[in-house]
Amino acid sequence: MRRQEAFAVVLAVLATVGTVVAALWYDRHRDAGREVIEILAIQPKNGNWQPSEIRLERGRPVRLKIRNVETVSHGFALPDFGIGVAEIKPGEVHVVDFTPDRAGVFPFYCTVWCSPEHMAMAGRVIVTESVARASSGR
Ligand SMILES: [Cu+2]
Repeated sequence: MRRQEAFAVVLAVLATVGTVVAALWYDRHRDAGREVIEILAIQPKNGNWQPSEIRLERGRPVRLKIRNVETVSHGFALPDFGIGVAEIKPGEVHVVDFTPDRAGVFPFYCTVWCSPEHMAMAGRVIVTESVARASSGR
């Protein structure tokens, strides 16, 4: 009986550790080839988007992980690239994949009335020409 219990404990530990390792591996595998940027959705009085300025390279695939760390809902819009997440509930993470095809400065903002300062909940994406393209152009 004791031996069986010990065996059961070992199995339970292996199953737990295995699941965590598999999840981490899958997460890394899935992100492969993309630059991953985590953005925290925070209302202005608590600090606003973090980061509120995101630097990307034109032509380089990116994955945005937008995490709402507050107790109110937020939204996310980056209209110049046709990106909109209608609602990110408290604690949720939304994943957005895209490849910026233009250089420039593009605003992003919250789309849910989260607080009196909601209209100020904004940031910007700065897309630059990639280093490789710039140096191979001459
Ligand atoms: Cu808002």
